[in-house]
Amino acid sequence: MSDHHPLTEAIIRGRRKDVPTLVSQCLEAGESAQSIVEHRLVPGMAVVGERFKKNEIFVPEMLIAARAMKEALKILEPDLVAAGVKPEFTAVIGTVEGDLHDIGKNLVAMMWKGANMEVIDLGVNVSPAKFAAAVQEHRPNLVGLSALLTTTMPAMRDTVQAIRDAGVPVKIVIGGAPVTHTFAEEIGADGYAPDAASAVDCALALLKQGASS
Ligand code: B1M
Repeated sequence: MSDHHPLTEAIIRGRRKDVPTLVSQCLEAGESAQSIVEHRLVPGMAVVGERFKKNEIFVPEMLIAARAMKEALKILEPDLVAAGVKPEFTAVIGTVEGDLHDIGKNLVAMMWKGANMEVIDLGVNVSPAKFAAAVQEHRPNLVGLSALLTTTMPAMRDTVQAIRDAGVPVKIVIGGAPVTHTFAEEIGADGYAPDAASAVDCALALLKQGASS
């Protein structure tokens, strides 16, 4: 018998079809969408990552777990995104070049929408030039960069540089499992957030700073 919550277990096993019922059960039991993400879904992906590291599972299993997680997030998105009237700020977000991981980035995008921002999501594997072009086109207040691979962290550095070279005054927040506060400082990003909830606090603090300076 597994010690995991049934929803966590469904994520680990990639049982996408079971996900809607299990998510509904959690909501009916009074759990908030954010708590479901933090306590049921993210721990499932952590187990998947550990098993992958130990060669107990391989990329196809990781992929089906990710699909199950996305199914859950699709259901929870309306609850995670509060109905803001007119967005106060605009943000551009994406996963950097060479990196295809998008679950964390999608969560941050949802949370930023929930904090009343208009979010332009460039997707995954976004080149520095594409980020720079998007910044020039949309003139956002904020840019979010996500990277999940140590091998794509250099692309983050190149992207920060390309955005700065574009000459648009914008705050840059970075995040993702291998990224640290020190790395953010090293590459000249304005902020680092370890998770999606802190990405909201970090963004709002930077934007308020920007507004008063
Ligand atoms: Co990949 N993968 N993967 N993978 N994968 C990891 C990241 C890994 C840690 C697994 C492991 O070895 N334990 C490892 C990276 C090792 C490293 O570089 N240090 C790894 C590897 C090696 C790979 C491949 C190279 C495998 C291969 O092909 N041999 C390959 C690379 C492909 C590529 O990108 N070019 C690969 C592929 C894949 C899949 C496609 C199969 C799939 C991704 C599907 C998808 O995203 N659509 C996948 C998955 C699912 C994972 C794990 C298991 C889960 C990632 C995830 O979604 N976590 C992951 C192991 C792990 O993380 N435990 C792993 C849940 C998500 C909510 O967390 O994304 O960390 P996370 O986001 C968090 C924070 O990081 C933060 O907030 C989020 C929520 O709180 N955050 C930000 C993220 N972005 C932020 C931005 C911010 C602020 C905060 O501001 C803008």
